[in-house]
Amino acid sequence: MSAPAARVGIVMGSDSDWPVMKAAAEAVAEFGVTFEADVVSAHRMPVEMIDYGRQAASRGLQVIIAGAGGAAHLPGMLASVTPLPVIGVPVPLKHLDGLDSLLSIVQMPAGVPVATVAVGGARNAGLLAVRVLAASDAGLRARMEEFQVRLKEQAYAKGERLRA
Ligand code: RP5
Repeated sequence: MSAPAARVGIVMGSDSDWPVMKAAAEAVAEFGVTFEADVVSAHRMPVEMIDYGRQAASRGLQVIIAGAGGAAHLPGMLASVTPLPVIGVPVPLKHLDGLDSLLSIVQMPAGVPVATVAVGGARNAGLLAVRVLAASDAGLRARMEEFQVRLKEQAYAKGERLRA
């Protein structure tokens, strides 16, 4: 029996991004959303990167999460060749605290959007991908609403500890 098709594509410029990017995979997995993860470098394998973007929708992917650091061109370049929503994760490297990654991803020209999360914000990227899918998936929407209730309860519990 073959594995169910991935709905979310998680790609990154290098395997060195994985310690940050794995939080995106963990978030989508928590919701039972199928995903694939791969290294697709904009600079070291540009032709393969363009092929990935061009084929993503026809392969059944519905959202792409792309993380990269430094001159982080991967999310924007993918967004330029796919109609799918692309969520960009600025990966912090040892210089500049990830500001270079953030600015490389967030400053897209009009017409080619990338939904950029915080520096190192891969978990939020995964949760945002779930929300995108949940807009047309009632079961997933219900799970997201339950998750939000749990978040609120955790926040209340923290307040209760302070008040105790
Ligand atoms: C970027 O260069 C990658 O996304 C990574 O963040 C950074 C460093 O890559 P390695 O030199 O560790 O492979 O393209």
